Amino acid sequence: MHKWIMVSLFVIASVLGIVVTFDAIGQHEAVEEVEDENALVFKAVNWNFDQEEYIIEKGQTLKLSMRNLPGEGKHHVKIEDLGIELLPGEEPVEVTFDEARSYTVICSLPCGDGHETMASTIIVQ
Ligand SMILES: [Cu+2]
Repeated sequence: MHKWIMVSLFVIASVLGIVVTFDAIGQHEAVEEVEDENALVFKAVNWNFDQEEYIIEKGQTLKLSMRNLPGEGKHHVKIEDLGIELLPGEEPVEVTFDEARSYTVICSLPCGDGHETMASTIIVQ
């Protein structure tokens, strides 16, 4: 009888441990998603941006920033039609995309052989 109580307690404790662990993982992911929701980070590496096209919903307000991923070259981001230049480590720039149109994203720091063709597009739809 005593043995069954011990086994039951062990099983209950194990289940509780698993529930608490998965709950903690879930909360951690939720927090990261909330932080990223309004951020658009242009990641530059090896004379390319991480996406050829950045799709944005019309009416969205996003905090734009950039960073260089480990790799070749140091890059900046320029979106001429928005009058914006982004440098790594700088505060994000908030932009509301009211118009359905596209914007060309280029590197504004002469960074070597691939500089002239380093480009991406923001598509607001
Ligand atoms: Cu460049």
